[in-house]
Amino acid sequence: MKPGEDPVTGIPQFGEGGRLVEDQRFYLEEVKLANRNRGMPLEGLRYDVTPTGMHYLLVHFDIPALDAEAWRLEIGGRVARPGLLTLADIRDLPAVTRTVTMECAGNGRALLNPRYLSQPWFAEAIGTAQWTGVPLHSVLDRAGIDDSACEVLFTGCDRGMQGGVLHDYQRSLTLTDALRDEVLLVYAMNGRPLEPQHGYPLRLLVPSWYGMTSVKWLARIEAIAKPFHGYQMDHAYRVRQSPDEPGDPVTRIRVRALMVPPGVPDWMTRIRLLTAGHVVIEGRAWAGEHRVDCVELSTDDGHTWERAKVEPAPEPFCWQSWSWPWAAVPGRYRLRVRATDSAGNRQPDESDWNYEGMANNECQAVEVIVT
Ligand SMILES: Nc1nc2c(c(=O)[nH]1)N[C@H]1C(S)=C(S)[C@@H](COP(=O)(O)O)O[C@H]1N2
Ligand SMILES: [Mo]
Repeated sequence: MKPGEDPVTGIPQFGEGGRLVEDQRFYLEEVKLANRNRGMPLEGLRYDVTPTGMHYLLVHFDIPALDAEAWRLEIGGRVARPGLLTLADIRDLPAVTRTVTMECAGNGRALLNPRYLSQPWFAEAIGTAQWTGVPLHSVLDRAGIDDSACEVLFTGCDRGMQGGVLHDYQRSLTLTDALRDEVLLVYAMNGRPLEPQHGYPLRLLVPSWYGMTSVKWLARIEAIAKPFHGYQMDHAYRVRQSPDEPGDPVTRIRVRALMVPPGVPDWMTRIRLLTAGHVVIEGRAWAGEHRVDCVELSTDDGHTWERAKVEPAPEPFCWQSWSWPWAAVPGRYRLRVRATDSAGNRQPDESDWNYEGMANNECQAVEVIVT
């Protein structure tokens, strides 16, 4: 048996103990994943709220086709009143809408060398949506959480094999994190019922955390007495140098700024073509649980930096607009942008490499030719 092969089925398991790639070319498996899991084209940074069809997408297994009439949400585990909720039961609770920026923890992975064979994101695994639903605590409070509970476990209706382990998609949160006011069970995105690929009929939304925590297609919510050790907690989403070490769990979104690529693109290389003169370089920046304090631009590949104007966040957990006026003179440039958050964290010029390519928030570079 070759390493990285499932002993029962013989299916090669890229992932844990799987494959690191040093090649600049992409594998068939990566291209297929990229075709399923779209990114937000970066010109989408122009919208305050990302149109639903432009929001990034990440689906590990298959998109379940669920019938909302037949669907039930099971509430169980260490609760006084376990039970089944219909979508109507959830819609009957007082609704809230929040505009939240969500990002995949693998965003930036494809910039690493060597890179982990997985969804090959560059910088486009991002989107901001208006999510409508009910605070998770309102559902948990009604169920009556037992004192013995320490975590809340969320199970999706999707199932598949990853790293040789066949499992339902599951993630947990500590009780403290689960009860935070901003954590929602959402049934609508941008004013319409969730689309199938975004978790219809109901998903979890955990603002400020990387996307893997916001479990889609919820089937079950359980209060549990011991920390959960499923695949998506202990084997995936770890910051580590090798698959042999446990590493640290991936949690909150790190600070990042992205610019709308200026000018017009060359179709294949995406190099930008710009006419000399005054241009406004603009984009968005976000920082998970923090605010963005400062955004800086460089036209000389990070040797010197100038400060952009940053707008306040319209809401907590929502990206902020920034802009920077540039008197562009003819030449070839590598524009870079970086942000610093209110806790003093600044994006690195180059990534801090880790095995799974998690949370790589190295600053964006855009090639521009000014004529
Ligand atoms: N049930 C389930 N929930 C899931 C996933 C999944 O594959 N299955 N993917 C997660 C990941 S890794 C991310 S980044 C977000 C993506 O949400 P979106 O596709 O709505 O943008 O959903 C998360 N929730
Ligand atoms: Mo993700």
